[in-house]
Amino acid sequence: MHLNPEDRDLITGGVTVIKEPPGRDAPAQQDPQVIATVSEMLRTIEQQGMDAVLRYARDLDGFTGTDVAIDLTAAEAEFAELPESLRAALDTGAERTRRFAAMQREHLVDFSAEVTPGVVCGQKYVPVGNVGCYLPAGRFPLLASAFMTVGVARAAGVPNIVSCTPPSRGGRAHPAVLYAARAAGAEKVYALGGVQALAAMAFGLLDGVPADMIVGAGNAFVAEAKRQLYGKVGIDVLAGPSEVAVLADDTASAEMVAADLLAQAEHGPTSPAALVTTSERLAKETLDEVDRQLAGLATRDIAGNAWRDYGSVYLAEDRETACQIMDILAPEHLEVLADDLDWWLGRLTNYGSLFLGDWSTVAYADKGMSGTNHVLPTARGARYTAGLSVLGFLKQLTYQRASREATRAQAEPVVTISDFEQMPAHRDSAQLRLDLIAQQN
Ligand code: HSO
Ligand code: ZN
Repeated sequence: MHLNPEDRDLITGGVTVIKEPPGRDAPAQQDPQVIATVSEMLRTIEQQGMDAVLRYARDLDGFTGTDVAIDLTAAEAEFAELPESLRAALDTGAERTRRFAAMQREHLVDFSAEVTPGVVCGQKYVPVGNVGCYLPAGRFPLLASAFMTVGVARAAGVPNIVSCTPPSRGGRAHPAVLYAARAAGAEKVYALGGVQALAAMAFGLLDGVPADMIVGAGNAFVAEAKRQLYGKVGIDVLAGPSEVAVLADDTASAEMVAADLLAQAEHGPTSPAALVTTSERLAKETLDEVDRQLAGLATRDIAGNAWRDYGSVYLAEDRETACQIMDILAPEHLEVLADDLDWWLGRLTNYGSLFLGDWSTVAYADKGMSGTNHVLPTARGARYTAGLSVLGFLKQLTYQRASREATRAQAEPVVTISDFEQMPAHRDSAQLRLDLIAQQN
C-alpha cells in the first residue's frame, strides 16, 4: 500500500518518502496454480457432490469423521473448556456487532412516492434468502468473523444461514470458533474448510439448499473459490491481506502509531501498513519505535517481514496533502491520530472503516468491540465500495404501480423511443395500452 509513480501526479502538495518498499504494489492477481487447483476442485465437487467434499476434507484438512455437522445447541461440554473470560468477551462482541447492525437496518427505509402524476415508484429492502458463511481458522482463528457474517446476516433478516469452519482435532472444529458462531446466533456449523466448504455451500450439498451468497474471509484458495463462484452466487468482498494506514500530526505518540501499525502487520508477511504524517519528528520516531516493539513481539517474524516489505512512511506538507495520499491508497482501515477530528471526518472519503482519535483503534473493531464490521475492502477497493454490513445481505428492490390516467405520459414517449430504436415489440406493448384507452373512451 504505497504510491506508484503515476499516483504522484494526483497529489498537489509536497510529499517526502521516509520509507517505501521497492517496486510497485503486488498486483491483486492470483497465482495461476491456485486458479487451476480451485477450478479443478469446484468442477469435481459439482460433479461428484458430497463424496468429493469428504475426500478433500480428509486429504487436505485431516478430517477423520463421517459427519461434518456440529450441533451447537449440544456443544456445552466443548464450550466449558474455554475460559469464562473469553466466553464473556465473545458474548460482548457478538452483542455489540448485532446492535450496530440492527441500528443500520433501522436507518434503511422502505418508501414509495408519486414520481409523475399517477406513477408511484417504491423501494423495499428484502433479505437474501440463503447465505453461506465461512469462518476462518487458519494461522489465527479470527473469532469475531462469526459476528460479522452470521450475526449481521441475522440482523438483516436472512432466513437461512449456513456456516462452515475448518475441522480440527480430526472431526470437530476449534471450540472458540464454535462458541463465537453460537454467540452470533448459529445453531449448527459444518466442520469443513477451504474450497470444499465454499463449494458445498454454493452447490447446496449440506442442507439441500444452494447458497445465494457466500461471505467471509479465508486464505488465497478461499478468495479464489469466491472469485470463481461469483455470478453463480453473490459474495461480500474479495479480501486480500489486511491493511492499516495511520494519519497523524505532531500531537500523536510514536508508541501508539507503531503499535497500531504492527497490529495489522501481524496478520501476514504481505500485510501492508502505512504512516502518513505532517510531522517529521513523528515519522522518524515511529521508525525507531516499530523496531523496538518488534523485538518484543512473539509474531515478530510475520510482522517484521510485513513491515520490511510492505511498510511505508510518508511526510506530507500539510493535512490536505496527507488526505490526497489517502484518497489514492484507500486503505482497509484508516486511523486518524491528530487534532481536529471533525475536519478529517469531513474530508476523508476512501477507507473501509475509519478510526478517529487515540481512543479508537483497529483492534477494537477487529474483535467486534465497537460494533462495526471487519470484513472490509482491501487493495484500494475502498475507492468504490464499503465493507460488509447489514446492507450487504439486503436487496434494495424497486417496484412501480401506475394508474390508467398515467398511461399517456409513459406510453407516448416509449413509442417514440422504440420506433427510433426499431424495437417494435416494445412499441406494441405501449401502443396496446394507448389503444385500449382510446377504445374505452
Ligand atoms: N483485521 C482483520 C480482522 C481481524 N483482525 C480479526 C483480527 N481479528 C480484517 O479486518
Ligand atoms: Zn486485524
